[in-house]
Amino acid sequence: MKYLLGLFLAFSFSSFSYAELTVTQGYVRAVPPGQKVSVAYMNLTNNTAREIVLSGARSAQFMSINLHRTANVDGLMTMRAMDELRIQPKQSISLAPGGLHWMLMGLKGELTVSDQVAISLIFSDGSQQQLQLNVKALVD
Ligand SMILES: [Cu+2]
Repeated sequence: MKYLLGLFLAFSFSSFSYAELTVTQGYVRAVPPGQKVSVAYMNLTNNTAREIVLSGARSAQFMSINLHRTANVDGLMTMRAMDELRIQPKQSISLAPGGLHWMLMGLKGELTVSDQVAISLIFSDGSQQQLQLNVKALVD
C-alpha cells in the first residue's frame, strides 16, 4: 500500500510538466570512489508554444547542482555558471560533453555504473519535473 501511494504521488507530481518538456538520453557520469563531483547530460525539448525557463535542479544525492557552460576561451577550456536556461517553443537543447551540463557537487555516497540518480528540474515558476537518470561510465 505504501508502495502504491508513493507511485501515485510520483505520477501526479510530474504530470503537470511531463508533456511540455521532454527529457531524453539523460545520464549521470560515474565517478571513482572519493570523487565528489560529477556531471549530468540530457536532451531537452520544449513541446509547447511558449518559452520554458529552467532555473536549476536539485537531488537528494548531491549538495548542489549548477548549470554550467563549457567554453573555449583563447584555447583554454573554462566553465561558466548560468542562472537559467531558456528553451524556445519547439526548440531542443542538448546538454553534452564539451558544452552545457549540470554540475553535480557534493556527492553523498557513491555513483556506480547502473545506479540511478533522482534529479528534479526546477522551472522559473517554481514547478518541478522529476527525472530518474542512469549512471554511466564515460570517457572524454
Ligand atoms: Cu561544470
